[in-house]
Amino acid sequence: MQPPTNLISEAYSVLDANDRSAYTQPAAELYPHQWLWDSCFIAIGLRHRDPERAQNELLSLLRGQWQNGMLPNIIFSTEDRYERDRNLWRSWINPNAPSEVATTGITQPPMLAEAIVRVGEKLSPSERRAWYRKVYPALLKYHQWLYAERDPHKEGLVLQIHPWEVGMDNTPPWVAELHEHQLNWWIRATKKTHGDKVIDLFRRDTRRVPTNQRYETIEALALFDIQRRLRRKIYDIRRILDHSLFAVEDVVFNAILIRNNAQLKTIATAIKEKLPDELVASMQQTETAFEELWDPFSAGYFSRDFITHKLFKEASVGTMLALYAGTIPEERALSLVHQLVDKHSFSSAYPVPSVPLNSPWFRPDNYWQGPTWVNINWLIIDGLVRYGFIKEAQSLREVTLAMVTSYGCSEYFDPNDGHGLGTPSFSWTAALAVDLCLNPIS
Ligand code: 2M8
Repeated sequence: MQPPTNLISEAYSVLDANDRSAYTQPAAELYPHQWLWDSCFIAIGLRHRDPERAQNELLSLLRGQWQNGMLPNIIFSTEDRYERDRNLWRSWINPNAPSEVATTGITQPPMLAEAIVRVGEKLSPSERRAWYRKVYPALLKYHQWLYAERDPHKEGLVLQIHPWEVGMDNTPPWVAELHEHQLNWWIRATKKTHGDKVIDLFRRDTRRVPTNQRYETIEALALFDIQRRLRRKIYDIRRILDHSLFAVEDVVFNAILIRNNAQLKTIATAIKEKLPDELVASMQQTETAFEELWDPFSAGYFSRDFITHKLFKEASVGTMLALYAGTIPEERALSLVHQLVDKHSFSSAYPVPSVPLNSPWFRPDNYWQGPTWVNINWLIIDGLVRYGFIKEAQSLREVTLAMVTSYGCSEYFDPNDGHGLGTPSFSWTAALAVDLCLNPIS
């Protein structure tokens, strides 16, 4: 397939329009702040045209790093009109938060090491070493924080305390859990009295994106309620876990951690730094513990409850991210690939749907409950290539590029007919389309 040059120039104009000089916003209006994994994907695309801007995109994430090592999922814009967003989180109530910028008190999938390495590939060997040296201390501190705070029982898997930490906000396994255990009495009352219809009128997101393409108001209320409870505990993980709030060892987050641990090792080796023994042991343990998320009956990987270890068996594309981890046994990888090419499961006309077609949760237009996302496809393609499933990787790359070429740089896409959904001119779609275009698989 010829690289569609129009697509590349369209994608770059999206990234330029979303450029806020210190960082690239995911999309105008709907997402005006800097998001952690968005900036990682954005840098992976930007590196092809402007490695310096790609480096700055990642360095600007470090402005938000907390003293304990946490990288927040959002660094808020300093514009006056976003005071409400900053105040909702009030990161400054925690002594670890940075004083110069306002952030959230939670993180997002740890894609930073991957992005650092990908940007490094575009630099000369000496520039690359200098680049790695510059970011290594902060990156190391982040991975150490993940284990110190998020693996309190030393089980090898790190836990998440809010669906926003996983970045797939209304994915069925989390939403099912939310409905089962996390709806407060007042949210239930709102649901019963149809008060959600009134609240709909005040939602900022549904003023920009059709309501059916975003999460339900009841779910939005539950997400904000968890956020409020985390704030009450001043984002202190010991206080949060003492009160047994929502804690999940998420399959997507941990798969991404495994691969990014490997990329952290790549960086350390290149600059002759020795990773601390304790961290190396934890990294190894994650690879082993990840296999506990495998369910032999449904032949898939699932998130689990941090306390009870019960697997959340609602099917989602999360299971495919195990390919990106790159450490699962070959026969399990093969069985995931069978589902990937199964017409009743993940093989829609424009794959990969975020929920399989045969799931009762599947809704082709609803956010993380069916639509196809380009970042997820990018991660799956990368995993397929490393496992040697070249034909499958090539075909997924082609259909992804065809979809973005026909329907633009939308936030997500209908997996049946490919049309764009969510906000238009979405940065990671643009950036990763560029990367897929310029990286043919051979
Ligand atoms: C979405 O998440 C934000 C909250 O963080 C939202 O729903 O408003 C998710 O798709 C997430 O993965 C993404 O990083 C963020 C910005 O693009 O938007």
